[in-house]
Amino acid sequence: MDHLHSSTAELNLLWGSLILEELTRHGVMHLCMAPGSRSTPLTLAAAAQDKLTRHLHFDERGLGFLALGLAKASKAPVAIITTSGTAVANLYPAIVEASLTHVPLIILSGDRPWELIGCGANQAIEQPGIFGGYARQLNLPTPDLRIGPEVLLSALDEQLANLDRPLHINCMYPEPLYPSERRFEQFDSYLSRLGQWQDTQAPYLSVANASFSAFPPRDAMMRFVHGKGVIVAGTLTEAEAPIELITLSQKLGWPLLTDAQSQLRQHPGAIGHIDQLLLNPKARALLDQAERVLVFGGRLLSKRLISYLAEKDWHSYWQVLPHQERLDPSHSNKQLWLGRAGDACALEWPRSSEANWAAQLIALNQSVEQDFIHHIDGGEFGEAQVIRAIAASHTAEQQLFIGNSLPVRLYDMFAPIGCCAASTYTNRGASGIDGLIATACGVARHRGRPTTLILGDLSALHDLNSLALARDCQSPLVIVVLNNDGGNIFNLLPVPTEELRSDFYRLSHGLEFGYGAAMFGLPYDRAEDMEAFIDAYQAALEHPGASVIEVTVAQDQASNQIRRMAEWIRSR
Ligand SMILES: Cc1ncc(C[n+]2csc(CCOP(=O)(O)OP(=O)(O)O)c2C)c(N)n1
Repeated sequence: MDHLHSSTAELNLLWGSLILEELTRHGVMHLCMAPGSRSTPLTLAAAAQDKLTRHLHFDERGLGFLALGLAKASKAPVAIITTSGTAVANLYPAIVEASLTHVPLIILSGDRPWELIGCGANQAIEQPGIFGGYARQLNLPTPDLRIGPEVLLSALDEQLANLDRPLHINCMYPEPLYPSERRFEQFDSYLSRLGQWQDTQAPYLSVANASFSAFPPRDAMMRFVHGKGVIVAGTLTEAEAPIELITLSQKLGWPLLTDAQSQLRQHPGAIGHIDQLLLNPKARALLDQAERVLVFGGRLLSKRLISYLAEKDWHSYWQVLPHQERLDPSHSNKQLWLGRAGDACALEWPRSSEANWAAQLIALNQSVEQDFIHHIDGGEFGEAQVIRAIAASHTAEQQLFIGNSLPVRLYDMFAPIGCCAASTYTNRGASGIDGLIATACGVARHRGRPTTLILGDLSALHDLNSLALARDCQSPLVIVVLNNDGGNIFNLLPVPTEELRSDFYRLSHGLEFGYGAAMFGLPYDRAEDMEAFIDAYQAALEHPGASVIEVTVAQDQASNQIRRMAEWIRSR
């Protein structure tokens, strides 16, 4: 009986080790783990290996978002280990966000064997399929010597190859879970079935890279560019080489209108202030002449840009996306091309017959920038002023994470024109205000580049215990909390009365973040004017770890400024 028990624990561990080894062969570099007993075979396997960087955290919700940030920054799949029960369910928000934005997270959940599900056993819930349509599912059987290691590995490989969204691998482990010692010799003949696999670094089942593209033929391109057109850059990751859109815009002679999430929002060769320009009658009249549109990526932030695209009767509407999906809530009649944005730009595009038809837009974009310099930078201290200062000071080595909902909208509306913007990250798949600190920690941790997170006070409260993750950061991570005492995005919405707005939406709390930072041992500063902010920000960027800067502003400062700027730009 003892022999049987120790074999069970060791076979569990062997399977756990095989799984982790195979993950490394699919490019996984980071492993995010939370404690628990049922995942012990995975935990002990993780502890014994040195190929994967381990990240430990007590809260699975933050852990999921940490993995999301690591995956975004590393552009590689990231694995997560959790125990059974609600631990798995706590990953849900991060899995939803990852699914909608095609980030490959791999969840390894420890589970009880089938005979202990649905019968009142402790910490047992229905785990298979728990993420619904947001994750692919692989349900492993309990480790069994009758199932060869080649079956386990090839089943994993089939799911892991070309993974572009979350995968949930449910791992059922019978007790005992804790082996007395790690003795794999007893499995020598079992493992011999793997042949060469043990001496190589390749997956057991190597699957061809399935990236593909379907782009327009040359004659269709000739017809498409024959007229006045605009290019729109929506959400684009660095992996899609968005900078190539600048070259394309010059080649075609069409203006490039850029969203906050395009990595090109601050590029001087783009029309970054498009959201505000659409308010201006001169710019609007010019833009109304466009009859062709070429959109790269989706999930646009600016409601004005979305309406402009939706309401015009386009002669031709093309969209280029890396995945076959509908990223257009306006359901415009269009042609979808599939592939990486950078690859689409590298096609042999002919110059447009109407090249430079909208050259005046560049001047208008610059004059809006002058208005921002005058009215925002030179005006009262506030949220847009802080965001512009951060965005203006960033170098190409730095990373910027912008939270929902007002911060990212303010960046979209008012970011300055600059030369080299930081890599910009957001969580705009599901646009949650949850997990923003944890995601930014993941982004910061992967390469250890200086990173700034800008987020609202409710978002910061929502994810406060992820400051424990920030505490472990070895590189500068500046967490800028724009504290306007509640959810001030709701100031921009037509809530019927101020009383309803305040009681049911904004939720003022009167809390300060100094105590929160102190609890986690993080340096903290507070700024109520620009001078104090700049000093605090410089110091934080020089600190080799995380720090918190709280910017305190009046509740209606940002919303009033948005309205004033809109009136000004309308009247120009
Ligand atoms: C998890 C989640 N809950 C609720 C919302 C709805 N929501 C959107 S913005 C917002 C308020 C955000 O407030 P804050 O973080 O302080 O930023 P502000 O808008 O004030 O800049 C809320 C509750 C959401 N997007 N995600």
